[in-house]
Amino acid sequence: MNVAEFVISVIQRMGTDTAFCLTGGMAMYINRAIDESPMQVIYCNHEQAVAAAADGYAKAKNYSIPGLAVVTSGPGVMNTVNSITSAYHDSVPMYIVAGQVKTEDINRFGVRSLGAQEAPQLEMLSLVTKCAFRYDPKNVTDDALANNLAQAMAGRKGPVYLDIPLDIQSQMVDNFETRLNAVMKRIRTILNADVKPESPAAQTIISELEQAKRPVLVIGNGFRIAGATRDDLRSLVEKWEIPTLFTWASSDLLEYDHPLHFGCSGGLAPTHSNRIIQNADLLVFIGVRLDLLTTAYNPHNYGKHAKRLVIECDAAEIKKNECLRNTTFYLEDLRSVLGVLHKTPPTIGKAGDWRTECAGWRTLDQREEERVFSTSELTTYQMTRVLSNASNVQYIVPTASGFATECFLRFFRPGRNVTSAIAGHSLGSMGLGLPMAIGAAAALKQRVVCLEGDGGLLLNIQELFTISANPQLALTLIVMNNGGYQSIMKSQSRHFNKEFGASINSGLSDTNFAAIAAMVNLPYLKAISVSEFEKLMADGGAPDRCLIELILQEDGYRGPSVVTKFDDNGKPYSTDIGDVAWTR
Ligand SMILES: Cc1ncc(C[n+]2csc(CCOP(=O)(O)OP(=O)(O)O)c2C)c(N)n1
Ligand SMILES: [Mg+2]
Repeated sequence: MNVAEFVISVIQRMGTDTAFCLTGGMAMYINRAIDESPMQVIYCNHEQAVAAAADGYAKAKNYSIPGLAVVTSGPGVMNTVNSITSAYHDSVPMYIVAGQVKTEDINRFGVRSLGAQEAPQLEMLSLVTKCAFRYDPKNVTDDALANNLAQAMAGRKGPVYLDIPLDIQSQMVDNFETRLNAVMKRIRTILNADVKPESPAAQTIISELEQAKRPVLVIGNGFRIAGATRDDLRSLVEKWEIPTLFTWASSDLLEYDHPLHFGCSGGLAPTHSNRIIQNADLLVFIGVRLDLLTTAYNPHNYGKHAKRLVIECDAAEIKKNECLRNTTFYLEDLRSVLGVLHKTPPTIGKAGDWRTECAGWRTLDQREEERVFSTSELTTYQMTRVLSNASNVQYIVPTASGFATECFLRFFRPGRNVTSAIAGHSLGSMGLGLPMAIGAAAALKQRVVCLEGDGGLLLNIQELFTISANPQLALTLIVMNNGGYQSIMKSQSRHFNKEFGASINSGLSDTNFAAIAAMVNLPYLKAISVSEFEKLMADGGAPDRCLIELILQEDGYRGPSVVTKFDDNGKPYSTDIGDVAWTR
């Protein structure tokens, strides 16, 4: 057994059962190691997709099993950078195992290029990974290897990059099994080290909940990433019976119809959710990093009348918000916090009046939303409603950028146990939806629905050939055709009253999605009205593997949001998120 097989065996023992790969000479022994391992191997057609698929895989495994991307040196690694950055931002555990030129060819002279297909991959990747290292057993002990690989799953999770020079990949490993067992033992020790039997955060939460009159729980995606389950959340929420708010990335953790699900507050949000956050007297944030989109670029204002308790596992995220008034931060592992919270008796019934008041705001808001957006035209709002109601859709990968996606994320109403795994919550890159959905379909071995923009799809359109080569992937690709880059058109016309590089009128192609589907032998279906789309999403409608083109009508309205006003002296100010109302 050689070094390449050693590394792949460790990753396989972490639970990873699939590798995503694009082959190359400088990774030839790693390529053979995955081919000969019991893992399923999916060969993508671009390294950006290889890394994005590994991200989609880990998300589909609830961030509890790392994804695996295998690429070659130089150009192979360089092509992964965008996807790895996205995974780093989203705290996705994954390994990127790359080839590297042989040791004697590695650039040590400071010339621009020495080895054939060599790049400063380690240096570049170290900025967007939790750990980046070159593996040569001569320089990296087994303990150090275990420490480095454990980083993907320890603390705030994230990608780990390693490359192995070609001459090292093929070196024999003595005592293979014994060393493998020792590495695994060390990794497990590291991963359990942070769980403590006590939790100062949990103690404070319990005593503050006893006193609060208008308490609110705010759950972020950090809750899921930390390994907490939907059942964990349900038991907390139902035990405390307090209104619960979410972020776009976490709102699927509880079904939208649950009486204690009060939506996602933030910059583009239901009016009732923002009213709740601005009227609360206690806010318990769990796994929410208070990013600028969530706080509407104003963390000071966000929940300003409440005592804020923030549970976070990343010290830098705490430092970022240290200046917030009335806010206490706890740097704790969520598993310790939940361990204590689950053992405490319920505090039911204390916030009854507040709950009723919040429910009243929600009813009025929902009624208004339905009145304003109801139409038989296939708007993005109506597309979202159909997908929310489709009982045969359990797992959706919405692309991370674009106008149509924004509407989906704003209005999606997840059913029980339905997952919406955004293809990059933070980076917002075009084109990652399709490869991430491929990763999810490979992980779940069940139907995955991918929502891509007509613009974004073209960035990784070659991945349709990956679907073609893997008939086992049950992937329904929905292309939201709104005539090009709607988000760009809207902002260009707002700022410049013209359009460039945004549609067929200004430099883009008129894309024939039927011809594209035919090229890869995917059934092609099309909907131009709500009822047509409803039929496709009903049982017995569209087959699992197909491309559905939706011709979307856009009026550009996303519901009420913060607006800029001017005071008596002509000075501009933004309306408070809590005061946003349904007036156009
Ligand atoms: C990799 C990348 N390049 C450029 C952008 C800037 N950008 C944001 S949205 C967008 C247009 C997206 O078009 P489409 O996918 O059709 O979505 P739509 O806005 O039409 O709903 C562009 C170019 C980006 N987010 N990511
Ligand atoms: Mg578009």
